Amino acid sequence: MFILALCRLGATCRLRHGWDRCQACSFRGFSTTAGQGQQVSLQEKQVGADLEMPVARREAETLFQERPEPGNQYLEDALLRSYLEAHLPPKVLEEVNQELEGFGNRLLTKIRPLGWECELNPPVFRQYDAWGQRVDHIVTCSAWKRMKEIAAEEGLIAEAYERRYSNWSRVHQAVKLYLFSTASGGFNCPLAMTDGAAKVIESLGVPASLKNAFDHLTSRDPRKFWTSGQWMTERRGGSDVANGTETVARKQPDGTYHLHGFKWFTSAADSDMALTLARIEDAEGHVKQGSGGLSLFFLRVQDEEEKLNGIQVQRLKDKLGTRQMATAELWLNGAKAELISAEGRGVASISNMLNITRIHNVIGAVASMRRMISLSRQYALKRVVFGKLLKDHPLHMQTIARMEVQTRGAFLLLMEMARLLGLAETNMASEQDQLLLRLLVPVAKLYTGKQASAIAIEAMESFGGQGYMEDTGLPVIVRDTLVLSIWEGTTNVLSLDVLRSLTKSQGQVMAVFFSTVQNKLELASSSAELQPAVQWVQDAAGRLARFCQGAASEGAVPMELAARDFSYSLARIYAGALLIEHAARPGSSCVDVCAAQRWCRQELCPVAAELGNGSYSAEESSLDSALVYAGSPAGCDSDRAALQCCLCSDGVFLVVPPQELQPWLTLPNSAPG
Ligand code: UCC
Repeated sequence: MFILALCRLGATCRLRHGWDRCQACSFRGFSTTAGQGQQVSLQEKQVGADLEMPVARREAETLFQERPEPGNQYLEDALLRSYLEAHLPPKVLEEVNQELEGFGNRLLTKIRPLGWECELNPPVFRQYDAWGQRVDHIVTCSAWKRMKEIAAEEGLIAEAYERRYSNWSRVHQAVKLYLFSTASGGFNCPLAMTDGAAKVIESLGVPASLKNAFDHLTSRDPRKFWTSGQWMTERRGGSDVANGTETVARKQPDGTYHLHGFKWFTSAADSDMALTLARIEDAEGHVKQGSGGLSLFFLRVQDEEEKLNGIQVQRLKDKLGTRQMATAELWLNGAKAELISAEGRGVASISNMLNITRIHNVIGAVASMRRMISLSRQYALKRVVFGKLLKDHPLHMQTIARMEVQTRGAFLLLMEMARLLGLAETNMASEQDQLLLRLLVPVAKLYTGKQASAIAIEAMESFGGQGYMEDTGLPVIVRDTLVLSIWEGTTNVLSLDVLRSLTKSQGQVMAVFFSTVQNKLELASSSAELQPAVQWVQDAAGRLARFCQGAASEGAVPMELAARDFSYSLARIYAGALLIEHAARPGSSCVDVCAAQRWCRQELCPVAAELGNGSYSAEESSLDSALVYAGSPAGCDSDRAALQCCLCSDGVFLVVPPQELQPWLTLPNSAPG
C-alpha cells in the first residue's frame, strides 16, 4: 500500500508538471536532516543546482550517477569504536585506537585499490612451460603477492600469537581482519587457514619439528611469512569428512609419510604449506575406515627448490565468487608429510583449525554486511529519486535501518567470540567461558553466513540497476558473500555441530547459555527504555528452555529436524542479550538503544514457534519427504519410505548418531522456566 501510494504520488507529480519540474519543485521543499553536517548540505545544494539546469546541459556537464565513497572505515564505524571503548582497558584502547586509525587510512588509499586489482587479475593455471615440461604453476598477480606482504607487515596473524595485549589480542586481531576483509581482494581466505594452522600447531605445544612452520605463519616479516591451506575436501565428501576421505598415508623408513589421494577443493592452493587428513596404511596396506581412521598431517607444498612436493595440480575451480583466490584440484602422488596428531585423532585435531576458520567466516560475513551498508548509506546521501535524496525516503531508510540492526547483532556476536577466545588463549577463561565459545562458534557461523547473503543482496538492490553492474564492485561483494554459508560447514552441518557441542557437554552448555543471557539482561535492569526488549529476550529464553525440556521426551529425528531453528534461536536470543548489554552501558547512544529494541522485536525463538506448528513431528517430516519426492521418477512407495530414503541417502544426517543426541536433552536446573 505504502509503495503504491509513493508511486501514485510520483505519477501524479509527473503528469501535472513533467518529470524535471517535479524534481526541481520537490527539491526546494526538502530540508537537511538535523545533525548530518555541512557536507550533506553542500551535496544537497549541488543536487539542487543540477536539477535546475536544462536537461541538455545537465547531461553534458554533471555526473549522471554519484559514486558512494566511504572514508576511513575505522573512524566511520560507530559501533566498532563504541565496543572498543566499552571493553578495552584504557592503555590498550589508546594504542589500538591510534593503530586502527592509521590502518583505516592505509586501507582506503593503498589496500582497497590492490584488492580491486586482485579481482581484475584472477589466478591462472599454467600446466606446461614453453618447452613442454609439466610445471603446474598457479600464477598470481602482483597485487595478490603484495597482499601477503601487507598481511605480514600488519601482523594480521602475528597479533593473535604475540599476545601483546594479553586476552585482548584476539579482539584486536579480529577488528583488523574485519576492517581488512572486504578490501583484501580475497586474501582473507588464506589468512583464515593460516590462523587455523598456527592454532593447531600451538595447541600441540609447538613441537620442535613444527617450530619453523609456526614461526613462518606468525611472522611479521614479509620475506618470511607463510600462508597455509586446509585440505579437507575430497570427491566423496565435503561435509562428511569421516566417510569421504580416501587419501592414504604410507610410512617411510625415516618416519615421515607419503600421501596418495585426491583433494577436490583446496582453497588458496598457492599457499606455502597445508594441513590435511589421511588414513595411515598398516603393513598389509589396509586402512581403518570412518572418523577413527583419520590422522592429521603437515606438509610443505613446494620443496626448497620450489618444486611441487609430490603434488600435481589437475585444474583450478571455476567458482561463482572468491575468484581472486586459486582453488584447485590436487593429486597427491607421494607428497612428503609429517604426522602431527595421534593416529586416528585427525578430526578432533583439525577441529581446532575449523573453529578458527569458522570465526574468520563470521569476520568475513560481518565485514561484508558493514561494507554494503556503508556504501548504501553513502549512496542515499547523494542519489536523488522521485524528487528527493534517497535518505529522505522513509521506506528506503527503513530498509537500511533493518540491515543495520542485523549487522549490529552479528558484529556483537563476533566480538563476543573473539573476547572468549582471547580469554581461553591466556588461561583466563572459566570452564563456562570455554563451553560458551564452543557453542557460539557454529551458532555464529551458521547465522551470520545466512544474514550476510541476505543483506548483501538487499543492499545491492538499494542501488537500483547500478548495484547489478560489475564495475561498481558491488556484485563482487555479493558473490564473495554467498560462499559464507557453504564453506567451513553448511548451515545444516553446523546446526548438527551445535547439537554435537550439547552432546559432548551433556547439556552443560545450555545451562551456561541461559545464565550468561540472564546476566547480560540484568545489566539493563535500571533502564526503563530497555525493559520491553529485556522482557522479549526473557520470554524467548523461557520458551527455548521449555522446548529443550519437551525435546527430552522426543526421539532423535525431531531434534534433527529442529536443529536449524534451534540454532537460530540461540543466535537471536544471545545477540539480543548482547545488544541490550551494549545499549545499557553508561554513555550509550539512542542508536544503541533503538537497535536493541528493534532486534528483540523479531521472533527470537523460531524453534518454539515452529514446534507449535508441528514442524518437527515424524508425521510432518514424512510429509516433507513426500513433498520432496513427489513426482520424482524413482518414486517412493510411502511417506515413511520417503523419510528413510531421505535420511539414508545423505550422510549429513548421520553425522551425529541419533542415540548420541539423547544425553543433552536432560537440562540442568538453572534453565529459566
Ligand atoms: O576447507 C574448506 C575451505 C577452506 C577455505 C576456508 C576459508 C574460510 C575463510 C573465511 C573468510 C571469509 S571447506 C571444508 C570445510 N569442511 C568442513 O567444515 C567439514 C564440515 N563437517 C563437519 O564439521 C563434520 O561435522 C565433521 C567433519 C567434524 C564430522 O566428523 P566426525 O568424525 O563424524 O565427527 P565426530 O565423530 O562427531 O567428532 C570427532 C571428534 C570428537 O571429539 P572426541 O573424539 O574427543 O569426542 C568431536 O567432539 O572431533 C570433535 N569435534 C569438534 N571439537 C568435531 N567437531 C568439532 C568442533 N567443531 N569443535 C571441537
